[in-house]
Amino acid sequence: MAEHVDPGDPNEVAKALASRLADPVGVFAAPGRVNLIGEHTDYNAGLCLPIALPHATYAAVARRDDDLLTVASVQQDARVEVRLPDIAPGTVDGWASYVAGVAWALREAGHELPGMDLVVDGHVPLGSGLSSSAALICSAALAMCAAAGIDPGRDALVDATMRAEAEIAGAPTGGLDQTASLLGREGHALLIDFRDRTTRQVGWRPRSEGLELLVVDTRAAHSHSDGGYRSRREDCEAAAHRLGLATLREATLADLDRLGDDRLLRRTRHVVSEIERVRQVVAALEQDDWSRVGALFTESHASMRDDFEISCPELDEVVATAVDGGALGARMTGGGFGGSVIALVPADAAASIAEQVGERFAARGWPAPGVLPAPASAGAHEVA
Ligand code: GAF
Repeated sequence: MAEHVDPGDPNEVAKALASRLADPVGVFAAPGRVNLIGEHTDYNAGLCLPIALPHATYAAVARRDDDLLTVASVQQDARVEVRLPDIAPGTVDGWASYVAGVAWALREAGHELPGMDLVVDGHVPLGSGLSSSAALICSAALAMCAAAGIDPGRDALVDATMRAEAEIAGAPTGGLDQTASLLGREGHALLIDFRDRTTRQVGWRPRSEGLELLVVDTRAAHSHSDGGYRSRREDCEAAAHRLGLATLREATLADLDRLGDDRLLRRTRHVVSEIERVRQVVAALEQDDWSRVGALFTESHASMRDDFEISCPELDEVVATAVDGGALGARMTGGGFGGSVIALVPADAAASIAEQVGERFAARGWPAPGVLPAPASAGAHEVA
C-alpha cells in the first residue's frame, strides 16, 4: 500500500520546537516544492514553474551572547557547534553544513549575525526530489535574519541560500528550489525566468476543476544522483559552448544538427523543448485547458526519460500507472534518478491510482511509495 505523508500541523510543530529553546525569537517555516514543469532548465537560464508544498522544514532560533552557532535537529542525534567566523568551505559537513552555510553567506553579504541556537524539524521527506535541503536552508535563513534583526529581502535571500548550498554544502544547484521555497504563494505556481531571475505568479487551483495533483514519492534514491546532476550540467555547458552560445536558453531546435554528437543533441533537445513546454503550460492554464496541461506533463516525462536520461524504472512505473488509471498526465519532478512523480488526476480517481501504484510496487518487490497532498501552499514565513 502507498503511505500517506502528512505535512503535520504547523502550529503544533512550531509550539513543540519553540519549547526546546529558553528564549526563542520565533519559529520559521520554509516549504519543499514540486516543479510542475521546466526541469534542468534553471541552470540553462530557462523557465521553471514550481509550486510550494504544505510540507515544510521548521527552524526555531534564540540569540546567544557569544559568537557560536549551534544547530540541533529533531531528526538527528548530533548537535553541531561552530564559531561563526570559523565557517568556511570545508569546515562543516553533512546536514548542518546547509544551516552553517546560510550564516556564512549572510556574513559574506555584509550582514552582522549574533551567536545563535537553532533547532530544526523537517517535514519534507528526505531524498524525495521535493527539496528538503532548500526547505532547511530557507527556514534557517529566515530564522537567522530575525535573530539579527535584518531584512535583506527575498531576492537577496535567494542569492544567499544558493551560495550556501553551492559553496558550503557542495551542491551546485540552479536556484529553482530556493526561489520556490522563498517566493511560493498559496493557490499559485511561480513562473521563474532564470535569464534575469524575474518571477510571475500564475493561478494554480486544480481542485476548482475537480482535479488533484497527486505527488508520489517512489522512495528510490539512486546513489549516482550527485554525479548524474553534475554530468547533465556539464553536457549542457558543452553543448552551449559548441554552439557558440552563452547558455542553452539561446538555442533552438534548428541548432541540433550543428552539435555533431548524439548525446549533446538529445540533452539540448530536452532543454529547448522543455522551456517551450513551460510556456505552453502557462498558456494552457490561462485558457483553463487542463487536458493540455496533462499532455504536456507526459511529454516532459518522455523527454527526461529518453533525451535527458534522468528517469529510472520506479519513476516510469508511477507515470505509466497514473496514465493507465486515468491521469490527464504525469511526469517525474526534480533532479531525477529517483525521487517523485506528479500526476494530474481527476479528484475521484486519486485514491484508486495511489492504490494501483502501491500494488504495482509491491508486485515488483519495491518498498511502498509515499503519497503526498499537494495544494499550492505559502512560501517561507514566520509561524504565528
Ligand atoms: C534539483 C536542483 F536543485 C534544481 O536547481 C534544478 O536544477 C532541478 O534539480 C532540476 O530541474 O532540484
